Amino acid sequence: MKQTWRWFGAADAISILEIRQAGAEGIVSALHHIPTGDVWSIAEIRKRQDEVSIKDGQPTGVSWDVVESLPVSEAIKSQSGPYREHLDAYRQSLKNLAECGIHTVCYNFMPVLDWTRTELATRLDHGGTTMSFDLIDFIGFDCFILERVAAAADYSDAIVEQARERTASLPDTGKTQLVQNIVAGLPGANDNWTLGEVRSHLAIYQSTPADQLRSNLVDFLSEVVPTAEALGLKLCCHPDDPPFPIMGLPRVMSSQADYRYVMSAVDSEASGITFCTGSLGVATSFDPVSFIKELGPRIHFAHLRNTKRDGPSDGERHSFHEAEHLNGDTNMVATVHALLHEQIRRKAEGREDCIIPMRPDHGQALASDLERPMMPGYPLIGRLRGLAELRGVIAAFEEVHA
Ligand code: DNO
Repeated sequence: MKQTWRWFGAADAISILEIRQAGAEGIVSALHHIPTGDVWSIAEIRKRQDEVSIKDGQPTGVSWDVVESLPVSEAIKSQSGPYREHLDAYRQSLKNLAECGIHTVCYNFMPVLDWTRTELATRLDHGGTTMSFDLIDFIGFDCFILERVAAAADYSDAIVEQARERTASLPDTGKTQLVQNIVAGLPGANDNWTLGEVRSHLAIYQSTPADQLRSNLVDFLSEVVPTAEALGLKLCCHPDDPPFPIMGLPRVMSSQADYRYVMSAVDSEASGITFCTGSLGVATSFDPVSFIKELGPRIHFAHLRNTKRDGPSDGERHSFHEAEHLNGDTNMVATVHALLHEQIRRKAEGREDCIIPMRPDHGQALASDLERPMMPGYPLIGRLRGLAELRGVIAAFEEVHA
């Protein structure tokens, strides 16, 4: 696997040289400053490539390998407003990326909100911090702060009651913090919504059943995959995070069955998967090895991260925190083994893409991470630890297979 690292550009407090010291071999990045729906120009792409590859006139030794993400606009997801214009812009951005030599493009199809957490710095026993999703806090936000109409009907009465008590006991500062954590837009998220904007965006999807959103996703792919095929690009869809419906919004990429459906509806290698174990692994039904056995040929990018379900659940909705990379509900060693096996299978098949790019994804904030600015989830030491542990597992398997 190619060991990559997400870098947010000049706004990122971590430098490319620190990333090299962490042992990363490639960079994952995006042009977050370009509004969703606009074209990524060749000039802007080249500028980021230079920021990645050259420092003080010297080569850094890494290049921009994977785009995460080329965001899909709400207009495209909901097939409204400037839908057609945004599709044209998306295709043009793909052309420009290919022109600049970047061939792997991640995106997601979560309406309104990208990844969602209720707490960005939950204290761990050893003093470090991690991000977490507390279902009671989230339901409290949904029912009693956002006051979404009929929200309570989505949950069991008992848990809504607990959420009512929890929210009532929160001081105003606690409520503001919770809103901030949930809707203010985490790094890499599509947009920065205010509470009012969230309400109006939710309204757009009020009468959109999951089947409709799924068919909009298939339509989007039918529009852009021929372009990607012609350019030799690989698109890869990131799963819903967390992998269950939130705020009454439909979610359609939460499980192996969801991926099976979309991968067969648009059956092209150019339409693939970002295999994010941290997102999919929150579901009790997630089986990484079975997923890779069935859909491995379509995995173009892997996020190797672990989570642990740790609090109250309500049906398939769970509380969880981001665990150490080798120590959560997902068997990471078995996952890495299955991915390495997929690479060997590709090699035997003569495929050119037999090295899958992966990144350690998020990390816990550890040691000096706690003393320097960082994007939530994207500290230096915590990710360095995660990457080092994953690298150890990979090296061990490679030794045995050799
Ligand atoms: C969080 C990320 C997501 C991801 C997008 C992909 O850290 O994994 O923001 O980049 O969902 O489109």
